[in-house]
Amino acid sequence: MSGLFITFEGPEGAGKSTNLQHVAESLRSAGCDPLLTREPGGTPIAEQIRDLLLANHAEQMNDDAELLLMFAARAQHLNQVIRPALAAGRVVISDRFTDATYAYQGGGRGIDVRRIADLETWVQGDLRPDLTLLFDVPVEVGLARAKARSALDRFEQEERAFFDGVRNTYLARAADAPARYRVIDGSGSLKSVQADLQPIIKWILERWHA
Ligand code: Z5A
Repeated sequence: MSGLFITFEGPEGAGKSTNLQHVAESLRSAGCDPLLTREPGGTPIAEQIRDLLLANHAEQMNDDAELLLMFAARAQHLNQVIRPALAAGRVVISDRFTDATYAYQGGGRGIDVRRIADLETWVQGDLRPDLTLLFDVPVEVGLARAKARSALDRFEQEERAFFDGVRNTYLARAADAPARYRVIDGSGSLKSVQADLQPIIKWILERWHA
């Protein structure tokens, strides 16, 4: 793999998607054309799995079914989009990836982390992101932003303990592997968050030129 694989993570309303566009525009103005994608989703089949995962259903979705659907979408996305783009030397930026599975299905739902790790190895082999930007916000701030924006999806209707588990898992994973993560305080103004992103944009461009 000769490209660069970057993921944006965080609880709902942390500002991932907004700041992903900012980073992409900064890279483009420096001559780098990143491939932007998202999870769950990123291909027509994986987007159909996303619709199934986010919709509110009369029937409760089983936790293992949810976990397996996340990895089914990921297998499709990796093989159709991410691996070919990395092989072509592209900078790939994904709005969420497997850290979200550890955070939501592990920290939120309580699924054993070893089962997630087994699926990660099965689906990804040794492919891991080169860099993960973790946008961190207090749960109440993120949920207030999500509520102000649109109707809540299936995940956004969970209880407070679920979101505490998600946030704590993200922070613990970042603390365990500080070389891969940059933790960004997403609770400030967009201007201050984007100022914090400048050294990261510089880092990406240096790696891209190398
Ligand atoms: N999920 C999972 O369970 N397991 C997995 O393996 C994967 C995903 C991959 C879909 O993700 C769901 O799938 C997600 C986890 C689960 N759960 N939910 N819900 P998604 O990324 O598509 O959806 P999301 O997390 O709900 O995204 P989001 O709420 O859009 O969050 P965001 O991208 O971090 O925020 P944003 O769209 O950039 O900003 C939200 C609003 O806040 C928007 O109106 C902004 O204008 C505003 N905003 C952003 N930053 C600021 C600042 N700094 N100040 C003020 N206002 C701001």
